[in-house]
Amino acid sequence: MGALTIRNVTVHAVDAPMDPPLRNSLNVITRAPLVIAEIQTEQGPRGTAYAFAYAPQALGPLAALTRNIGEGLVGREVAPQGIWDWLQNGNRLIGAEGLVQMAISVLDMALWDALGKQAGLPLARLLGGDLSPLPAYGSLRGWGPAMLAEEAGRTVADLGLRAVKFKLGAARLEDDIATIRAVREAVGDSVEILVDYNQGLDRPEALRRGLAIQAEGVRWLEEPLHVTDDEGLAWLSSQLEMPVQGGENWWGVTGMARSLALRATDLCMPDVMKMGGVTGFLRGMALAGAQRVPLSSHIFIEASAHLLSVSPNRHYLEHLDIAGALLRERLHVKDGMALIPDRPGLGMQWDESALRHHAANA
Ligand code: SMN
Ligand code: MG
Repeated sequence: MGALTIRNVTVHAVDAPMDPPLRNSLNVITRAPLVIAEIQTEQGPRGTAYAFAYAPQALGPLAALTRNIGEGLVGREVAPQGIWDWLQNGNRLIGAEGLVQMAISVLDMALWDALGKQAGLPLARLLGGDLSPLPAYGSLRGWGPAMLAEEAGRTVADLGLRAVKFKLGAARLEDDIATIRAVREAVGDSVEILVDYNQGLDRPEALRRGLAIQAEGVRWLEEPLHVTDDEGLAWLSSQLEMPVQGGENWWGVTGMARSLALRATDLCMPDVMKMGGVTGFLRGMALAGAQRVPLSSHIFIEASAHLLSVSPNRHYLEHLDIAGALLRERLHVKDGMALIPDRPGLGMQWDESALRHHAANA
């Protein structure tokens, strides 16, 4: 196959409803502001991908950064590994973190998508993997015992899941325990329960809650402490039998390497948008592989499915579908397994009328 040359990069912003909303102890996320990058090549193949701006106020700035960084790619060969190093180095003074890293990531994912389209291969195959189904867990959106028990029971039954995750962090530990017990009652003993504190505890409280919830048979404790408190996380994990999970807020391979070196987590779940796209995720995956740290993914189900297919120590795909309403076909989960689509590249087909309907001015 010949080289592809980048002809232009276009960026769209969409602001679709988050349906149903994502709830946690602090807030309710009701919108899914996404930035979609499209790379057109001189030779024909196009690549696209999306980034999740998280909050409406970040949508315009993320779209603008993606557009500005994308302009610098025009005329270059579609060679994401080299472009990645060039962009990481080129943004060293700003820091390849935050919105800058998110913009780099969405462009990187779109470049890989274009390569897959050119080759006529799903990204998993392009990377040397296959399309074997991947174990998935259901990432629930609700909050509190009644809502989560209903959602857990329904999701497990519909998708045949063998694990579910939900948010904790009520004011009182007793209420967190009540939530775990309500979900357990709804899903039975054979489904793994995973919980997520989204960095909400301090060290003494993390130990107190950790000890109590590990007695409930919880299989991972996600982000109990602030992402920067690697020492605290390492200490906590030494006090608990239940594995500590984390990684969705690591910025790039550097952030991941620092946390792994300090043994801040027993399990990891890097986020393809914060790691620097497919290229950054692949490099992080090699680190986790070398250290035998089981690796799961964080949201971005379409790109993550391909990446997990080539992970040496794959654990779970997090099934939390953010962009599905904008796609002609969602990633399918059947009998608890995510099915990697047999379509070139990332395999996402945008629903053009949904994109138009939710287009945002950014
Ligand atoms: C999460 C964070 C941000 C967006 C969606 C979900 C959550 C998770 O921490 O682990 O799914
Ligand atoms: Mg989380």
